[in-house]
Amino acid sequence: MPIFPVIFLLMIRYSSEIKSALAAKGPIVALESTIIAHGLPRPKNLEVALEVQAVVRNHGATPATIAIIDGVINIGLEDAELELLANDNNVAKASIRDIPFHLTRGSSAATTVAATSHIARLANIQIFATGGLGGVHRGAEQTWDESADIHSLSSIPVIVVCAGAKSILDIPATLERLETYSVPIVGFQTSKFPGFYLADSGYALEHQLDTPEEIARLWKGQISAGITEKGLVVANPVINEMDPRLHSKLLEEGLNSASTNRVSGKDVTPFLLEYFHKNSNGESLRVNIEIIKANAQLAAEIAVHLSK
Ligand code: PSU
Ligand code: MN
Repeated sequence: MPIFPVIFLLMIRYSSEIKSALAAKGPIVALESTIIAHGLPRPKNLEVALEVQAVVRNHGATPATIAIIDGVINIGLEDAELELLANDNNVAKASIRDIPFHLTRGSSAATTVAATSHIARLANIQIFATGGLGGVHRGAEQTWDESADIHSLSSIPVIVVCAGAKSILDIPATLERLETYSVPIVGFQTSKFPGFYLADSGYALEHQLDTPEEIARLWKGQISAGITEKGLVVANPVINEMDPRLHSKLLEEGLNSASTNRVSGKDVTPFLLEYFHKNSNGESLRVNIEIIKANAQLAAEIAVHLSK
């Protein structure tokens, strides 16, 4: 008996699809919702959210999109709930520390990588797919802006399939922090750390695996090694990357605009993504959609092997 018994009063609602998948111990892929509410422009965001779920199903797993709806943690969303996330201006962006506020206030929020990992763990879901990881922001030596995604990877055992870290970040600093926290990173069919819009961030990776099956085996190895409190970053490079010259130009302009407009805190990432979407003539959107779908597919394939 622990000295202080912990009573979890978990307010979680599972969709019927997820309930059956959990009961059958079938493969489940968690999907984050910040990307829907704050990462993609309307009306494409809703369309993409539905397509990404379809990709997971088509590759043999059940999609568990995670969000807080009216103060309740939802694992697996109905279409009407996805629509609310996609279109309602009152939907907040929730990291782990925001969750209790929404639960007690009865408000709705989209979950980040960190918050989605936390909730996935509560439901024993081992893997999830996103676009690009959060990380150390450029200028962090002044602002201390480092995404809670990094910390969640250091303390929550969930596989995160992503296209590396978002290229708007300080990539070498992000990689250093992941090393400090002992978070394993594996390149999927690449030895280069991907940079979200770009297939190669310019930084090398030590470890590469080439099949979903090998990644599933690596995860089981990680757990067997007693590393039960760390995530695993699976870095899946985008195939048709953005033109690197367009990328550099937009990044410079976007960072300038963020600083002129004094954007800070949790608004930085949505601001920069929106800057790209508004000024790239559809290119950033095309690449972002390709990334999310490819990551959803790979996560589903890994999940299928995990459940064998
Ligand atoms: N990947 C995308 N679009 C996004 C995000 C990831 O393609 O919008 C979101 C994720 O939810 C991630 C968040 O956790 O951006 C990082 O925000 P911050 O830098 O404020 O921690
Ligand atoms: Mn931040």
